[in-house]
Amino acid sequence: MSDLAQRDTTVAIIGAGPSGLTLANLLRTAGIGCVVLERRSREYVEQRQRAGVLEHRAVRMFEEWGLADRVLRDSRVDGVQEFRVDGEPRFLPIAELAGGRFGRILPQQFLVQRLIGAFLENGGDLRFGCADVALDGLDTDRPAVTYRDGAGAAHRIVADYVAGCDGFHGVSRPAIPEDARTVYTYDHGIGWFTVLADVPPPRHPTFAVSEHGFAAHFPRGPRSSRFYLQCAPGEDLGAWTDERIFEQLRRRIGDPDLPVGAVLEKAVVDMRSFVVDPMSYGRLFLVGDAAHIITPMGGKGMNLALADAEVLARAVRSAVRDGDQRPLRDYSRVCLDRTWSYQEYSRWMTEMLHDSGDPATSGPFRHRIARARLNRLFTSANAGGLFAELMAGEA
Ligand code: RFL
Repeated sequence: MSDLAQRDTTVAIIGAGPSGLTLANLLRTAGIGCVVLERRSREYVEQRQRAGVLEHRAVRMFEEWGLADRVLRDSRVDGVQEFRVDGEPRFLPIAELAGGRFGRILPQQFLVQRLIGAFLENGGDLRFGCADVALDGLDTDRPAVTYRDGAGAAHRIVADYVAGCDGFHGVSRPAIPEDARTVYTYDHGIGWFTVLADVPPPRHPTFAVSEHGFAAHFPRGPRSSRFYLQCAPGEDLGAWTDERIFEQLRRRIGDPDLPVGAVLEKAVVDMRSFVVDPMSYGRLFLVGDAAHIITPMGGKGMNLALADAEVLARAVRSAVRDGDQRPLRDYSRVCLDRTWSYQEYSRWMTEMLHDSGDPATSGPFRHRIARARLNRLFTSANAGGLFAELMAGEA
């Protein structure tokens, strides 16, 4: 058992994104103390729109931890993935091919809002507007996190463990000495122009492949859609007027009647991958984007973050409740196994769906290989099944 009297809390969690909030809720459910320190305001994190699909594993997790009613309410179920190939629709019944497993559509900001609500209602300690967060003593048995609150007052929290859930640009990962971590990065050489718009969601999440380039159309709430359009890495946003966005979407999706709607947000995302190994150092555990980022292709970034959070919550519970430190020692290996599997899935899809587009971009050989791979999803139950299994996420 940990010597709580000497400490302020069991787990100091840095960051109130999907990973930090999930970890906080699971620990709270397990009766383990934690404090969450977030740099931004509550309003800011509750409005941040990013991911939108919860895989089957995440749904199972919220059900098992008794949070499903609160978190998953009204989330749309979608068991079908549409591929629009040269304007022709083809459907992959993901739930059927994956043995009844399927995800839910739940925009990330709703997930975050609900996790904040559940944690606070349960008496959780969540502090917004924390500036200058810094970590120390990570390789001792009294790690601490310091910060300044909104009024400028300095605070220090001593914990048993520190969870770095502060995303890719956070302070946790750099707190690990450089010689104690190996970093893997990969630039996929592709840009995605991403648009959030007031356009009715598609019937099914749709990937569109054609000589005009890749595009995707995903639901984001009852009236909004997120679109992705393949573009050059680092492409100038100014080159994309609203008129060009919808002209390109109609052409690439092969739907001349796609409605035009207000563009709420646009950005260029360079497709890149990043993994740090190990995901822990002393009593610090990195969770989610702090440890790895993955291209948006395949929709696994948020899901990896939630999976890490559950592995860590279980491991801390074993350490605190049973004095068993092994799951904490295994944390990094367990999470990295899943991370690399999903990186492979995301890379596989990226190649298949981009090389299938304009042969002038991919070259005629890679173009035909990619088309064969795509076609096989519909002609081979095994190929379709593997794709569906990875898309739905593990059991
Ligand atoms: P987050 O969400 O970045 O949260 C980190 C939190 O830490 C705070 N923070 C700090 N707090 C205190 N002190 C500091 N020094 C701090 N520095 C940072 C931040 O304010 C923030 O609140 O990381 P987390 O929790 O690991 O969650 C990861 C997910 O957000 C991310 O993987 C996904 O959004 C990725 N992603 C997608 N994932 C999917 O599963 N499916 C998708 O369809 C999907 N689409 C996307 C995406 C990411 C996108 N962006 C960011 C390029 C679409 C987009 C456009």
